Amino acid sequence: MMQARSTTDQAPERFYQRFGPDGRVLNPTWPRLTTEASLQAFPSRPSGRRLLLINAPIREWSYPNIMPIGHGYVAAAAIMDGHTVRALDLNAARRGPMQLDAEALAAWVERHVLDALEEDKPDVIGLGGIVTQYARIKQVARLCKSVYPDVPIVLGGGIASSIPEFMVQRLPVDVAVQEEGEVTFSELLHRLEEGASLEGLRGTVSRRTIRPGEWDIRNHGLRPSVKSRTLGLDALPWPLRTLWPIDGVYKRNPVGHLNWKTKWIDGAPTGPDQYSESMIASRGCPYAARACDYCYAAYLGKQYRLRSPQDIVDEMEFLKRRYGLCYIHFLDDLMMTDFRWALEFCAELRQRRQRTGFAIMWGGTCRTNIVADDVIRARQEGRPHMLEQAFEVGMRQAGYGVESASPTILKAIDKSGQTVEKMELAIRETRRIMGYADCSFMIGSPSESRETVQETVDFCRRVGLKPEVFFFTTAYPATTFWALALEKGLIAKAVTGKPGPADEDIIEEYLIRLGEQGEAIRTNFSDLPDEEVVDLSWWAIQELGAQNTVRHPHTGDEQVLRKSAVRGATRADL
Ligand code: B12
Repeated sequence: MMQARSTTDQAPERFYQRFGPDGRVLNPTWPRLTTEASLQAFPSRPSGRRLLLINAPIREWSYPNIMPIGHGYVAAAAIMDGHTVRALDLNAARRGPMQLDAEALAAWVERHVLDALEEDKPDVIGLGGIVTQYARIKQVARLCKSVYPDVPIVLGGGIASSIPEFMVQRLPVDVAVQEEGEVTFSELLHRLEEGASLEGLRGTVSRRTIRPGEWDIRNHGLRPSVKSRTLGLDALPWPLRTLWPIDGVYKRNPVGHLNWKTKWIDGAPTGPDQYSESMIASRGCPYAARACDYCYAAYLGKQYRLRSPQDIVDEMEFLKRRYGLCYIHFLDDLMMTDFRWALEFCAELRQRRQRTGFAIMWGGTCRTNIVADDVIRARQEGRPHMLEQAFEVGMRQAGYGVESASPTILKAIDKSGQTVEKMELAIRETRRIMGYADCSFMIGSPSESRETVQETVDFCRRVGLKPEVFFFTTAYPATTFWALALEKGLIAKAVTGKPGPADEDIIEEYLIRLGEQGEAIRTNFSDLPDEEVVDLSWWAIQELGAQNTVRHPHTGDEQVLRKSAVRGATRADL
């Protein structure tokens, strides 16, 4: 079995060997893959694996605007270990909104996957995405197994981490990588290359063949998360964006601040040379220990960890120079969390502007209580608060998952720390500084009523807020609401129309029917009839002029979960 090497100045042979058993990097100065120029330090090895990463389509009605950054990270780790990596990005390959019906979309996917398999002849296949891509990922995995039954398929992303045993049981995949994948995937590829057993491989759930055609599921436990800043995250590579069509597709299709107006129509480009790209500054959520009941904030690990502002600004500066960007969107669950870190980040951007002239617009997620607390703190300390400082160094979009302005609902969804008073202060300040606050709400949570929706509408009117979107509260695996939905029989109700217990077949059918949480009610946790929840959400959207008017059921629309139209998959495909 391969031993971890000591902190000599020579980097160990494999990326995962750079990290101790506690997720701390053994020597933060070892060179890593960042810019394209740094690629030459990591030549491929003859015995390296030939890895094909496949990104399934998502949100097919919109221009693809976010590269699969998770794939980019694990690809970079694989390249650092001397493997060769090809990327088949079906989401980018569609270039724009797709008008194909179910059958045609399935055929389109099949053609692209079979062509890539033929051309690349991979000896490892990597799939990854979010749980709403279940139907499509299943189709892709089946196609891969139909061509190369012995080539191992590794599943990663939120879909893998949420219910890994179920995924390895139901999907034709061999290994599920849980949570952040860079270190785990590096060790997994080493074992696959050596033909070694996967026993004890932390961060994975795998199939163990007992005899031909018969296998059981082995959960090897979670891997400790990579530590914060120079202790860990700063030693990770930057996503290997060169394998994805950033120049041709992703930078051209707006995200965040740039698609505030078109996001829920089709996300079309808003103007020439308005180039944008996405990145992340943190992993996890500081509230993950007591996560909001609807949110799967632990998909990258439970602990909240941040990169160093210097490392983030280095990546921002490189991206602006390389792709001619005017805007960078942070995909963090919660970016502006630790006010000290936020002020340090703003200081780093100020110093970088003085030193190199670097400046760019950017946007990211905030939390109303954290922003409000710093507004009050800054007044006492006589300094500009974190959003004022952030705006001064380019922040133009602040995203808030507000969810509701009813104290009853905020309690019912466990949105701890967020009070109506702090919401009002944070949103008023955000609108004063940035002109708007990008807020999303949800309807259909436990205790929802006409009165609680009225409270939200009254609040938005009072603070002059035009919500981005009203979603329907939806149960996703690995969230508190998933357990509640199972308990209340809502998963079965979403599939059969009748509340009841949900076995694996029903759960799979529920996952296959997932999609936009604003397009259909799937798990109505309130005592209101579904139709009334639709009425209320439509009334709120109309009253407040929310953005998501196109993809939202109207009053009187029949509430039917689109069975056969789901993601183009035919019955045979699933
Ligand atoms: C980008 C994003 C999207 C993009 C998807 C883009 C894409 N490329 O596919 C868009 C905007 C389309 C989207 C839509 C939705 N999203 Co979204 N989205 C995100 C977001 C913001 C960032 C995800 C990301 O890139 N993370 C950063 C990277 C580094 O993490 P990662 O991809 O998971 O990769 C790491 C590991 O998972 C692993 N890994 C990943 N892939 C692979 C592959 C292999 C082979 C291996 C080994 C490892 C591996 O290693 C990577 C590095 O550590 C997250 C989180 C958030 N802030 O809200 C939500 C999030 C993923 N989305 C979520 C949801 C609910 C939705 C929607 C349903 C919401 C809605 N509007 O209805 C829709 C679904 C739309 C649909 N039609 O299906 C939930 C998912 C819940 C769940 N249980 O999975 C999240 C987690 C938000 C939350 N906290 O609840 N989303």
